[in-house]
Amino acid sequence: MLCKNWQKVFFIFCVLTFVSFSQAAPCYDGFDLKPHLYFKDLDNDGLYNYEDPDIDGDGVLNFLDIDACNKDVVGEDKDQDGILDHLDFEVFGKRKNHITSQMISIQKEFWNNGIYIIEKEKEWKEEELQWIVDEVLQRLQHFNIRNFILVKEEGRKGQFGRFRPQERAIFITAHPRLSEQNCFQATLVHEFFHLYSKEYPKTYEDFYKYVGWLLIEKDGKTLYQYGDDQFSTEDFAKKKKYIDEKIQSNDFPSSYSKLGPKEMFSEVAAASFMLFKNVPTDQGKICKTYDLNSFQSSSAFEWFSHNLSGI
Ligand SMILES: [Ca+2]
Ligand SMILES: [Ca+2]
Ligand SMILES: [Ca+2]
Ligand SMILES: [Ca+2]
Repeated sequence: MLCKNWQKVFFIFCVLTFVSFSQAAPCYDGFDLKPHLYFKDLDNDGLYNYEDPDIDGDGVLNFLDIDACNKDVVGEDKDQDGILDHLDFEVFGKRKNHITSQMISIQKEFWNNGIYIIEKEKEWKEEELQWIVDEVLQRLQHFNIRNFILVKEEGRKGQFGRFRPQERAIFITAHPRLSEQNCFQATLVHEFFHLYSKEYPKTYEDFYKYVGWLLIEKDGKTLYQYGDDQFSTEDFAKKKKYIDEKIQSNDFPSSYSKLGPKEMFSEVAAASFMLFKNVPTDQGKICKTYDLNSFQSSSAFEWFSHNLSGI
């Protein structure tokens, strides 16, 4: 009889475990939210899941949350260092092979200031974290932006980085050119200033108006005017070469910066950062991209020096 009861208890236990496991099933495929969840609002905060950095409303950002769609599950922090253990570089002395003691202390130092350095798809290298700490994060901290994630990924062909506002996540790719310190740091600054422009839209607007962009609404679409020329978002994607030749001003430190005010703001930030840290300007294009020599006398750099000199 007892044995029979135990079988019953075991059966119920199995069912409950299965149910709770099913509920805990991640709502992401890799870095992407499963499409059928886009237009739902799990935590009823008025933001659709696809635009909500904390889908289940448990206070933990989606990429940090071990289950981003279950408010009762965030992951454990057994060693109580403030870093959820599934993302912690070290838990009770245990660490992954490539993690060094320097990397552990870097992760800790920034985590508690709301800058979350995590690994998902690719591993960070110690030197990369050192480049971030030595020259970038200290400067970026002046801008008082908290709660964002730094994550490394494989990246699509040719891509250096990207920013996903809905996750508050800056991605840095494993592109070989980022083994150069300047390219790596410029990429991080570029992506950070996409986040900055979201947090401080007025400053961003002041910038693009100052350098000469106009945003025009036409037939429900935004058109971007520079000089006498108007460009659409599609033009930026399809007519890069044409636009590169059309726009001629030393306010644009790179070809990429001509692809609209958002990219310009981020590229000007990256180029200004390199000038502030005294990268030589007479050695050709930095990262095969930035013409610092002509940019250093531009009014865009002057604006940045005056308004965002903290970088
Ligand atoms: Ca929501
Ligand atoms: Ca969450
Ligand atoms: Ca959760
Ligand atoms: Ca921990």
